[in-house]
Amino acid sequence: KIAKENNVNLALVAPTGPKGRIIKEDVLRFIQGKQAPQKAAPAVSTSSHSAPHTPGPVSNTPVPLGVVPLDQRVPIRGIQRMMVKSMTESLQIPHLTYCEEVTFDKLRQLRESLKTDLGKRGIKFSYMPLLIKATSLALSHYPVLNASIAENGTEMIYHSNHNIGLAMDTPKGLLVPVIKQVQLKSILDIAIELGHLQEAASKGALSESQLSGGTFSLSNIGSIGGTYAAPVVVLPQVAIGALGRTQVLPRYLDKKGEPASLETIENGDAVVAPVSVMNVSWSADHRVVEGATIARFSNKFKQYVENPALMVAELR
Ligand code: CAO
Repeated sequence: KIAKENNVNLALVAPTGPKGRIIKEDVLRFIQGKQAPQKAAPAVSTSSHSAPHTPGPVSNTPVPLGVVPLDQRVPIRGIQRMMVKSMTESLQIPHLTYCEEVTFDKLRQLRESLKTDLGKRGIKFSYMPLLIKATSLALSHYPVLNASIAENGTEMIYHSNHNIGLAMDTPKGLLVPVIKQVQLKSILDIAIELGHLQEAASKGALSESQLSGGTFSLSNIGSIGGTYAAPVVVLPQVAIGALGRTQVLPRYLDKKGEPASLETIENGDAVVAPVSVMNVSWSADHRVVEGATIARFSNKFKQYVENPALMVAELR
């Protein structure tokens, strides 16, 4: 009302109220010709500092050369607001993060041998279905990592289904659709489902049920870049894995092509050869997961990835 009576354009008023709201004092301050310090401002400032032009995070308005727009205050909404909530809750978890290097050559060959044929059937086949299956197989040996702490705080719930959430970088922001009952699915089933989820995510059409019910999470940050990440556990889950970028790096190998021992290297029986490696980082809730458990789980995962024949042997 005050704004209307005084012909104030509210778009130009810096909000200082909760959730980015303009409050009465903001309008009165504006009428008096003052703006709140360090608060939102018009997209284009009329000040003429000599610092280089730095566009604000949301403004597309062209800014004259040499003009520095004031900082902008933007309400946190939608997915970002959910992220603030869930990540704030995650702060109560004492995190234990454990990292490992995994050799990727055999898994890469397996993927290459399947990719073309499956591609002809319209199925996109990345590394993820294999890595999701390897995670599920490793989880079946360490069920505490597929558990959660009950709301009463005095019981653990061991989930019988491996509902693996996969972090996706989507046009709407970070979403974590869930592949349910991975323990019952073939690698092909997982590839098909992942394709559907990626398509729905790219259209912003993931349903509530596709986004809920996760019991463990994976994040393939390596598809964007980076080697190691320290992933954050999302309650009520107790563990999460982050996969780094696969790289070809020099490693000492013995005559069988296996990692060489120090003795073999000293005897001159080893060669330095290019090896595909991927770094994986696991974070767990240290209130209920011991470091030794996450280390043993990681060793299992490593075994499956480095020798996919083992994985095949355990498939149902
Ligand atoms: N290292 C190297 N290359 C990788 C890789 C890795 N870790 N992961 C994927 N790639 C390659 C794939 O092999 C593919 O290339 P080719 O087909 O030519 O071989 C290419 O990158 C694209 O893969 P993709 O992203 O389409 O498919 P994907 O199944 O590997 O990954 C998904 C799917 C959803 C995990 C990924 O698209 C994504 O969104 N990643 C980001 C996750 C994220 O934001 N995590 C952070 C969460 S915490 O804030």
